[in-house]
Amino acid sequence: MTKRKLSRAQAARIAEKQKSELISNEESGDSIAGALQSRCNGRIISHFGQQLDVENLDLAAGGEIIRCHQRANLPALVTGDLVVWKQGEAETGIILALGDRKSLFGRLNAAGDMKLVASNVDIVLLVIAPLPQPFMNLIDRYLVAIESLHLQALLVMNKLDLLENEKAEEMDKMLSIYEQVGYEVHRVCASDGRGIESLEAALNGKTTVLVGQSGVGKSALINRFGLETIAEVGALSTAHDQGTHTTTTAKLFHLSHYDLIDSPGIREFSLGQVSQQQLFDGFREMKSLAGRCKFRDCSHRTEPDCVIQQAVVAAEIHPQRLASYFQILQSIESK
Ligand SMILES: Nc1nc2c(ncn2[C@@H]2O[C@H](COP(=O)(O)OP(=O)(O)OP(=O)(O)O)[C@@H](O)[C@H]2O)c(=O)[nH]1
Ligand SMILES: [Mg+2]
Ligand SMILES: [Zn+2]
Repeated sequence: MTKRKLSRAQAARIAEKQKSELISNEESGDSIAGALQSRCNGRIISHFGQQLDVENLDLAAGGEIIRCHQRANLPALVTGDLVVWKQGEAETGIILALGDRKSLFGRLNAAGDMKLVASNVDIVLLVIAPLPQPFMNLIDRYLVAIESLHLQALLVMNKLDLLENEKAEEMDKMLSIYEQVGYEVHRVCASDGRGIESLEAALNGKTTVLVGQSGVGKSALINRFGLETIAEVGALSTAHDQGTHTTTTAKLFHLSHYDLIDSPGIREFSLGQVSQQQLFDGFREMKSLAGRCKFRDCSHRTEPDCVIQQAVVAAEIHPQRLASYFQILQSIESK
């Protein structure tokens, strides 16, 4: 089935019909949303263009995966979504409704459209590595997005085996900036397993999406956690030591005590709808000083008695973090 374009009246009629279908068997007094949530019988594991893989949540089905289409009037669905589905013709199913999303992680693509990555996650695990070279501004953008969604951020330096001498010092300096701000930082190695156990302890009972540049080893880490090859891993390009965009679609994996969502690596991370206030609050060390500058509308650039500038002088805010803040501010102002 290809996605049909529906007129507004058709879409409204279908939505009304679905709603009555959904509540018809519920006990009276249940809210429609509550009824819908309790009827969710599937979770989206992955998607491929118009088709989605849905895990049958009926316990008796033993984790069966059904290839599904979605009804045309539903919004774009994403890995992690809870849905109501039913068996269609032949082997495929039809997704009828989308359950509530506890959280929705996404970013803007180059064209400025929101690109959804995963929903219903508790933790965003931001993977970096000595190679490909990490960028603080990229990390900071991710952190602002994570803070604005009130999700937990874990910063993970993978490929410990590639860290030596000068590189190790440079990376340690960068990581310590985030540790000082209060982020949990893990140093691990997907190749030899170092640091994996303590990272696993932080993931227990949670759903975690792995994000970061292409080639940092998100999929390799998932294989290390799973003790087998469940996600495809691709070599870095020999010319530029960059990732080769091996993972092309977000995919959910069940591990013994937690769920992981692998996601395609990115080159740039553009924030979606983030207000200036959310941006400021996305820098924890600045948020803790909110409202204490002399001028209420202080831009924290050249005003007198600016506590942010004072904190930079006192080494409580790293100048590179403040530079990141201004850079992101400029990018959201010019949207
Ligand atoms: N030396 C070393 N190489 C690693 C480690 N982890 C991953 N790699 C290598 O890094 C390359 C990229 O790994 P992937 O797991 O495909 O990276 P990814 O982040 O999933 O990349 P995309 O799917 O493109 O986003 C592969 O050649 C891996 O073998 C590590 O701990 N040490
Ligand atoms: Mg990958
Ligand atoms: Zn100020």
